Amino acid sequence: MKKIFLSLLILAFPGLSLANNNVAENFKTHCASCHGENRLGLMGPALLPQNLKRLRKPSAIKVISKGRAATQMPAFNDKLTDTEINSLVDYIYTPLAEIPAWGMQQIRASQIIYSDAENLPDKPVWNADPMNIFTVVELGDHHATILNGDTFEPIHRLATRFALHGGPKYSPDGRYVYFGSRDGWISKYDIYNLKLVAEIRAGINMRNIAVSSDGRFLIAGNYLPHTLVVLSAKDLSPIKIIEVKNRQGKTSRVSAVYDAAPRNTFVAALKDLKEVWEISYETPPPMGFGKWMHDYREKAGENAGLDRSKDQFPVRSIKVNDYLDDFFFNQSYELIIGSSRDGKAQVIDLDLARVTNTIELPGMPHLSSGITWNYQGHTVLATPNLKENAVSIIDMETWKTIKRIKTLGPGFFMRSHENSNYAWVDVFFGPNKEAVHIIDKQSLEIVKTLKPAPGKTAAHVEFDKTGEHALLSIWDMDGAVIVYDAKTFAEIKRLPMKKPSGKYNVHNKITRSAGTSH
Ligand code: DHE
Repeated sequence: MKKIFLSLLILAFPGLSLANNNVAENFKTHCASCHGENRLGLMGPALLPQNLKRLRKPSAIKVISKGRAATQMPAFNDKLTDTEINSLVDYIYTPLAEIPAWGMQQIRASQIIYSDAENLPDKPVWNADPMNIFTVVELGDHHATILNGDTFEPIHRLATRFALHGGPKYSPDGRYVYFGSRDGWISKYDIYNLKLVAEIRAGINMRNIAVSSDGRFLIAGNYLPHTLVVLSAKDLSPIKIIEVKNRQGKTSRVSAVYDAAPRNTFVAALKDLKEVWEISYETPPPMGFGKWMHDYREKAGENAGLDRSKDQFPVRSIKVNDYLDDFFFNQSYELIIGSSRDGKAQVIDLDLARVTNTIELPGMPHLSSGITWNYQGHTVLATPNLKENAVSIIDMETWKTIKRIKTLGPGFFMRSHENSNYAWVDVFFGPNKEAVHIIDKQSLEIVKTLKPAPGKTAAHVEFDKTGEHALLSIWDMDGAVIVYDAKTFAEIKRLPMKKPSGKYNVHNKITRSAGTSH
């Protein structure tokens, strides 16, 4: 009967081959229970081209045949032929006919509240300085380590969601850490009690999250769907979905969203609209917020009967010269320095709501990794470059490039600390990926190049609370976090870890140190 039905289907739709049918059957039999019948992810990640950008097809074939170490993903080479595995890979890299809905209903249904984390003591169950704790994300096997920043002893290791991306964010008191995954999962973790508090899936393909400076709200920026989602920081209950679209109704992915603490706003860079969005989390919101959005909705009939003064999280849109993939705030959060595709960065004044300057920045500066310090009485911005072998040092008054420091290859992350004379930058790409440069912040010269694990990528530095130590990752399954004396550059300790990507110091993050990302 099944065969007759299939033949009829093939007669009716000549394009439908048996291979296509088999691949769908194979997906249903072998993949759907973990990845969802609709490929939107369950315990396993979503299998959509938008979510698989970081996994090349040959690696996907390898993962399906051999499994993925230290995850639930088993090997299928004893169940499926090479041809079947190749077809499965083609299938998961094929876009869905329709972008699936991920609205309030789906977000609410995904929420998990861990009842054993309710009413726990407001005191750490461990003995260490709560301000000098690091959270280390271990991408290799999807875990995070809570590390004592004085003794460099791990306190606890927890399983995270698949493929975290962007820095985890702390509550203003440093007790909670929020993780965001590429698949849209947000997890709230109580560092004092070492317990998960709540989880929710805010999108299908998420970029990053930000926590409001008053600790009340969290916001998620998504690639899929084109939304920003505001949640309660308490239990992650969704409060508002902001559809990202312009006056003409054109929608956009969100490149990234950040908290602009002194402004009581979230600021979002958009990938497909030449606009920056500022979203107020003040109640009631200040003047100038949300007017066009409100008018737009009015026209669409969406605002009938709504009192504008009570409209929570209104948006203010600022026109910019080019799409913003990546940007950097100055320390007072009045200015955004955003990368553009034409080798120029734009300086956007949030108060004036317009672009006020452009900076010559060839290649692809990685501005979200930019840091500032005082150089000869001026504040300078230093940024690594994802495409060029250089670190650019820019005077933040004249917007002129003071120096381009030649490096051994393009870099990803750059870090320093108020108490350190040095800035550290990795060489993430190319044959010299094992190297990390240390730059003297006053001579603007490289004073040391470390190669701590030959052949392995050394990347992402974060300082401890006092700036006395710098922690560096070896990005490998058989990797490590290496602790250095930040003055002598002597290695103090090597902690084995599974591809530790980033590490985040509570004090440096919640005080928004000029030497780190925030
Ligand atoms: Fe990231 C942060 C964008 C690829 C590891 N990355 C960020 C942020 C942005 C960004 C906008 C800041 C958000 C935040 O911290 O809240 N990243 C992008 C990209 O557009 C890019 C190039 C392509 C993409 O697929 O998204 C990209 N990023 C990567 C990687 O391939 C990395 C190396 C490994 C991974 O996780 O996929 C990677 N990104 C990181 C890390 C941070 C990050 C570790 C946090 C840095 C920090 O210290 O704050």
